[in-house]
Amino acid sequence: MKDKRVEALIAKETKRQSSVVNLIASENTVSKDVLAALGSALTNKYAEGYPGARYYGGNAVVDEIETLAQTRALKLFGVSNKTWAVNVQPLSGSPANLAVFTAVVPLGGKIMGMSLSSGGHLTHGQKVSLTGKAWTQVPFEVAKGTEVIDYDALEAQAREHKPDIIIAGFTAYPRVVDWKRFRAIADAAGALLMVDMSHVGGLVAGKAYPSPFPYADIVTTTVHKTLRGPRAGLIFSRRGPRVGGRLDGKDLSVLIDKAIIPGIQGGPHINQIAATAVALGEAATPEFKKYAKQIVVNAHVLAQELANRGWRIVSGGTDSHLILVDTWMSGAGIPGADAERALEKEGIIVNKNGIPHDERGPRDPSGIRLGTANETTRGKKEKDMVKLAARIDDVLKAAHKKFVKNAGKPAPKKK
Ligand code: DSN
Repeated sequence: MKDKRVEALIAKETKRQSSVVNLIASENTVSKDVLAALGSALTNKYAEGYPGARYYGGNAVVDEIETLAQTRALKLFGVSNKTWAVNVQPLSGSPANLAVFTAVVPLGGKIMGMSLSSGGHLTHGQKVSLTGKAWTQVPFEVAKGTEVIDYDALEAQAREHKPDIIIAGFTAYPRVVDWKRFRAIADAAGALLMVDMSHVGGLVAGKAYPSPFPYADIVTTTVHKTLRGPRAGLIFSRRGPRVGGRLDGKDLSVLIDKAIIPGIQGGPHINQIAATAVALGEAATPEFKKYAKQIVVNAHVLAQELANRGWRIVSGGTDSHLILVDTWMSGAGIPGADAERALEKEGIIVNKNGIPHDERGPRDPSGIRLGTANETTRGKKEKDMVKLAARIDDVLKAAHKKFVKNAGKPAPKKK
């Protein structure tokens, strides 16, 4: 690069990434091909609109790229373009979710989503997000004790509040989700069912986690987490006029396309869409299927090994790539922020995270969130997870000693 300053910063960050153990559950490392597409001349092109219907000339090649990304996306998740449409233009997961609500929920309408503290996402109607200002969130919690979704309670709440849309999908929920039950609950409440599979999209593609497609009306996902693509979002929706209800005669996919542009976005990032097409192609290979299965196996082992060493795993385990560790353990351990800092000093990158019904505040919560997608990309297997758990345990125990010393009093006994 001519710009030596930026070149040096890129080199520095690249080195940082390769020198740490990365357990951020929402990150991954993309292939050289994905990087090549991102860094291509496609970034020079404006292409507002959709294939065959653009606001600018010169888009014949871009049309092919976007159509290829759409075809690959539908094929990867085993759905036909006769019954499902996909919009590949969302810049990321948050605009994808915002576009869905813009399209199908009247302003002021009700969005039923998991609360942030139980593992939901900001864009599932939290007050601090635009989705919680333009619409009203009906939050649901995981059950105390089991820390998993209580479907009976969810159904009672949905019947009482009659939300316009129910969101099944999370940013920090480690367990398998009963998509079929969510469908039944949405039907009972007269609501649309949207699945936000941003975290588990790659696992669904690799058949390591159940597919929501047979049950959902709308599915959103990011491309950059377990799906191992560029930072981008996708919105899948059922084609054809709906029958009955508030949206009678309307086609979800048409409403969603309009919500993306001209609703909330301008020109799509064509380099990003090409990189998405590359990632979707990679995710359709047998190697990716093995990869997805290994992610889950690695997470199981890591969670189990940490539990064996005395750390409380929220909900007792994981069915995905994601593990929530209660590092605070009601005062017997250390706060999540201390755990994050101590691990980073030792080259292990995680994020502090709230745990369900957290007794500490969101800025300094009780836990950390771990994910195995990135380390699995690096070829890590079960034996590596055993070693990693031992390292994490050593760091956290040392940090606990320091925490107790600094507090000047012994930590309360474990409950
Ligand atoms: N930041 C993403 C995550 O970490 O889950 C979601 O927006």
